[in-house]
Amino acid sequence: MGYAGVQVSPVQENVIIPARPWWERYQPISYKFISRSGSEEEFKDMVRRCNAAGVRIYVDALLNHMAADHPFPVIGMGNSTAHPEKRDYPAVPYTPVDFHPSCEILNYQDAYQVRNCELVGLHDLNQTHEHVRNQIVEFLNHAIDAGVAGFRIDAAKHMWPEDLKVIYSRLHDLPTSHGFKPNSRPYVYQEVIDMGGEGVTKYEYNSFGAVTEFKYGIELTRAMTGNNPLKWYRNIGEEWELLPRDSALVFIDNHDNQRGHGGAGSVLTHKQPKEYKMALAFMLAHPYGNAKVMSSFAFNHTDQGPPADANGNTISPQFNDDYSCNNGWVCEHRWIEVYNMIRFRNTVNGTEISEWWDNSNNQIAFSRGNAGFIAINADTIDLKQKIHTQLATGSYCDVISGNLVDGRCTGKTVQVDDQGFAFIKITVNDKDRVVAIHKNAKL
Ligand code: QV4
Ligand code: CA
Repeated sequence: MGYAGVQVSPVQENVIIPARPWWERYQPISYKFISRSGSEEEFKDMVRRCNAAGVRIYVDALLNHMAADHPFPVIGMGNSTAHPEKRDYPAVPYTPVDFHPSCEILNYQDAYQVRNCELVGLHDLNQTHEHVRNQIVEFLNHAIDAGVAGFRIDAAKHMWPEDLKVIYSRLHDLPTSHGFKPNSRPYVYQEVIDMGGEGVTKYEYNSFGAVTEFKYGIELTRAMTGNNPLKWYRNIGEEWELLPRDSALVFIDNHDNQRGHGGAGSVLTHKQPKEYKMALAFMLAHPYGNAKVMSSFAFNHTDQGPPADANGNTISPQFNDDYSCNNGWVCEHRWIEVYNMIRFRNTVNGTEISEWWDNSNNQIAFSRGNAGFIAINADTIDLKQKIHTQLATGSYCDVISGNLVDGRCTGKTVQVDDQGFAFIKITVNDKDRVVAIHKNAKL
């Protein structure tokens, strides 16, 4: 479907917590590659197969801390043991000198505290120490050598930019044996939640890597829930105090805020599919940032882990004829409205927004050069309007409602007349409040 890559859950050996919450994966006790998702061999095999299929793998890397205290004995997925209370993680190895003295992060105005104290009791590594840097670099290079294309840097806000710069500078180039061009560098995107008003800002990190732009999903959520007219969103980006577009990693929800963790505000998720798909469609149609789509497992409570077998190992989804999935998984990325907007995004790549139209409220439409056109009705009234596009004359398949199969559209079709006008109809009762057409889905 044109997805460029997948961010996978942390690969580091984590502590086993009896109820098996999803977040045990964020408490490492060693840098061995073993988790409820599989062994190192299985991981490497997956990366090899994904690279061969043109899908890159990005690893969620935990460099800020090691596991918090837990009742003795503390055992990891690979049978390593640790004694967190004594700051003893022999499988790395780390000893007390590798950690900052214990203190709790209470004041987010104080950058020193945010970086040198403990985030929810997770023992805080001192990345200024050469031994710690070496262990981290070795771990990251091990992943790069296995064919990984880059990293999400967990809790980057809680580490000093100077230390991270040193660590990144020591990373290997991506291996040509996995199809990367010579001298390719890993793509690094750093988790810095900056909603404004704190001691640490996203601008301390974006000169040497990409940064997660948490305000983006919040703003799109406001639009699709009727709290800010969509007509304003043409220039969403730097003028909105978001990061410059080249360093912004954008998304609607992530694994934390889709379940109320992390404190980064409330956002749309798969649990409100109609509005959520509208937000995703806008994100994928608009050129700002590098876009990431969340793909989830279903959950009823916020600590619940992924679908698992009797031993607690993660089980695979099963797939339906329309590409969607089940077996406890949601697979948002397999919904037609989402995967077809990935194809749209790839088709319009390199073009800018043109022919912006709005109804002075919550109905908008725009073209992306002569490659694509989208209309969204987030209003309380129907949209029935002749709108000018930049597309060539002809019949197009609306990729939100259908696919082009054997020259026929399984959904709605949209005519672009010889003047470039298209009649767009999106009523408030339509299943999807979006119409999208592009030159690769022309009848
Ligand atoms: C508990 C108490 C603490 C106490 C501690 C003592 O709450 O007050 O000090 O015990 O041992 C889990 C529990 C948490 C528990 C902690 C330690 O929820 O109650 O502390 O473990 O055992 C994920 C989850 C957390 C989880 C953590 C570790 O979201 O709930 O904590 O994993 O398993 C800020 C940061 C941002 C961060 C976000 C959550 O700026 O960087 O908070 N986001 C990232 C990840 C996130 C992950 C972590 C960081 C930590 O996206 O998923 O936290 O790796 O906004
Ligand atoms: Ca820290």
